[in-house]
Amino acid sequence: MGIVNATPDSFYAASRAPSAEAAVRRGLELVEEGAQLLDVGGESTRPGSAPVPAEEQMRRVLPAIEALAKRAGVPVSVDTSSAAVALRALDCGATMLNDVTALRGDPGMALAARRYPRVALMHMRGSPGTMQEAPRYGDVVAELLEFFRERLAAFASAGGDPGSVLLDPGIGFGKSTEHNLEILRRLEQFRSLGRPLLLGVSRKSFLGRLLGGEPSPLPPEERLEGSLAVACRALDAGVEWLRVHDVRATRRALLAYAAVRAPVLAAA
Ligand code: HH2
Repeated sequence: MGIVNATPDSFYAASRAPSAEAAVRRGLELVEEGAQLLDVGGESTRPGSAPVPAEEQMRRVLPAIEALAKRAGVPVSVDTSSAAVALRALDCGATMLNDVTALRGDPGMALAARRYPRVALMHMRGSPGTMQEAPRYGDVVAELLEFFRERLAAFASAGGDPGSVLLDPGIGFGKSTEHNLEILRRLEQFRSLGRPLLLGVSRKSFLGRLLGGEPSPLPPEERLEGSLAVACRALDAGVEWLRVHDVRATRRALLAYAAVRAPVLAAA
């Protein structure tokens, strides 16, 4: 899944496409690099960010979604927590909804989500504005599993099809470095939910802290290698979808990793 940030302020500056033309160009480039799905968002959800009004999100994403749905040759997803944006994106050709609030951010979202063939539900503790203020869990994986069971049941009772859902543990959304690492070490446990998994680790700040340490974590520009290593770990755990900024590099890393891993699997 290639990331198209139709925003002026996403945390990775090189991913920002501040006009519809730039977003379409970026999306087509990512498909050229091998993306099988494009995720178009008009609201940064980086730690400390403020919500973007629905009208502004629509202005940013709808022209890009419409053009990419016609020209990209791959499905287009909309990254939003707003039901109004989700409904308009559907009319523009989006076939997947990616909601970082897992349908909790807008009371109209479950109804909008019902109309999508695919819906990604992500775990987030709190909201982007405050989520990184000392997040605490008992057993982080157990709490996420419980959250996903509840969200799947809530979607079903709102008339949604749990069979359309992908689940995403939400790396970096209300989690410390240690929480993120614990989730990544135990990814296999999410298989018990019986749904495809989506994972976004691309250039996220825990990689900067892990590789640069405090007080000088590596900036997003220097987090590619860490992202690729974790992508390989995700492949091992059978994660179906990776949400990435660097499609070509990720694809090459995964192809090489899968090639050397295959004989091990065959022997097992
Ligand atoms: N991460 C970001 C945004 N949306 N959606 C899902 N399902 N999973 C994620 O991990 C995820 C997401 C943050 O990355 P990015 O879009 O590059 O940054 P920003 O929110 O600053 O635009």
